[in-house]
Amino acid sequence: GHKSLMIWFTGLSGSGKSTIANALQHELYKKGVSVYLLDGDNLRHGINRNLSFSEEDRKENIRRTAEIGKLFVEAGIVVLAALISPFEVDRINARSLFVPDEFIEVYIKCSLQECEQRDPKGLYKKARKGEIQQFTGIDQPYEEPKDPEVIIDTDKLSIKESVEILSSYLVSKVRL
Ligand code: GGZ
Repeated sequence: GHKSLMIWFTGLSGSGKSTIANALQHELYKKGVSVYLLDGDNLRHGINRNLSFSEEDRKENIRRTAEIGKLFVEAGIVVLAALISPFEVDRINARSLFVPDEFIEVYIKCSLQECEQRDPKGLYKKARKGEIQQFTGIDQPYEEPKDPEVIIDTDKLSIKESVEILSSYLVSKVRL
């Protein structure tokens, strides 16, 4: 069988994390890979529904998701986790649960300007009006990953191109 892994997507709201992770999930599924997607926004309706967007609660959100992901990886599954995960320390802690070649950090890079223009759920608009607080990029920081395994620049790349880059990375690095 294939190697099990954690593929951790980080990036601003609206950068394309969920969309790209979803498309990659389908690509891998077609190849016969056992794959499971942990999406921050979905988890916040269930296991993480008691968590807010404060720094402390984001830390806990990321900790729980990484621990759940570790269980899936132990069960032999390729896990895709798509969370803003804005703080470097929390991403480092997530990584530390895995052996070095089991954790792949993918930075879905997109300018705040472009994310704000896309604004698929109207959240940036609400944040600008002060109707939502602690919004990443507006009144909370996003710390860029210092040394991610992959950077996908969605200011420039389409979803299709992004998935192709990731797929070929996974084939060359981990023969997935
Ligand atoms: C950031 C927020 C906020 C605030 C609601 N800040 O793009 P989306 O809408 O669909 O997904 C975002 C999601 C972020 O949850 P995560 O679990 O990924 O965040 S973190 O890793 O930082 O814990 C966004 C929506 O929730 N959302 N309020 N204030 N995003």
